[in-house]
Amino acid sequence: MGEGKIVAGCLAPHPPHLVYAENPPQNEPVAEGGWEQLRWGYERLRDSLKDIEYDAIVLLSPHWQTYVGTHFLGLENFKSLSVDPIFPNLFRYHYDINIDVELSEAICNAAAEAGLPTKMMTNPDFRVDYGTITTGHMFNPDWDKPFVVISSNRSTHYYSVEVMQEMMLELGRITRKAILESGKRVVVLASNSLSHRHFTTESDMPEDMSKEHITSHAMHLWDMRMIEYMRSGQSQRIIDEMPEFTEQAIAESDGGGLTWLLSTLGIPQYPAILHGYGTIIGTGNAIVEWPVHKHEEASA
Ligand code: 2X7
Ligand code: FE2
Repeated sequence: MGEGKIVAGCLAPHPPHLVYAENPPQNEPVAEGGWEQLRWGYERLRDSLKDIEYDAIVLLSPHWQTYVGTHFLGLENFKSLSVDPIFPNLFRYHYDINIDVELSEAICNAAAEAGLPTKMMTNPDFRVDYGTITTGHMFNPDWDKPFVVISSNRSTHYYSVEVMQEMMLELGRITRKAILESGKRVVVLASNSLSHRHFTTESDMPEDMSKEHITSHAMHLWDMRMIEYMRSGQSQRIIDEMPEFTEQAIAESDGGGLTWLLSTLGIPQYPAILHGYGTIIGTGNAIVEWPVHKHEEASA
């Protein structure tokens, strides 16, 4: 078919606190606000893309963890209650998510042909992870676009960051090719935090922003370094420093999403737009857009 296009790629983190603080009707707990810097960041991201037409959202979540290969949601619709196992006090969300099964199968089959172990998830009772749901909600609260949801093959933990990178660079190249061949216009999202050192206790009122800060100066320095590479178009340096970053910042890039995103975007050399940065229970989170729609050559 051909003529497909990636219109934007985004780093779109998923701490459930963001949905909790927004108080949407789908979520049971009720909050008094909080984490506004990041929620305003998501507003800016949504605003930046509001005039861009696209058919589907392709997302990789580090909380759908599969140890044998990469899995893809494979039914037209999944509907259930998603509960964060660590923060059930913040996130009990009634979701209803539509899947672009055709595009999911195209990426899954292309990955299998390239030798990557893959599987389509076709169990109707499967519960979609909270990372997918939180990023999905914050990126598009109307839920009016179908998704391709890709699992995180835990190769960092099974093998090493280097093995993870090889696999995610390959999966990214395959994802890109399959999208361009699909004839569809697509947004790609990596759903992960940057530095990921949590506080080990929660304050009495989770949304008490007087208690919120980064866990250490070292984590802050790593986050700023990665954001500076993004803002100055140095994606290759992010890939090159991924092993040190992932290990020293205990970064959620261990799930492969950031490497996969940069590879899907063709290792972009143009500046990304930082829409927001903030900490959540001590972890570092950046909302970043690679505005491919402004760089037509990306679809060539
Ligand atoms: O999944 C998360 C996360 N990545 C960061 C902070 C807090 C909760 O959940
Ligand atoms: Fe997470």
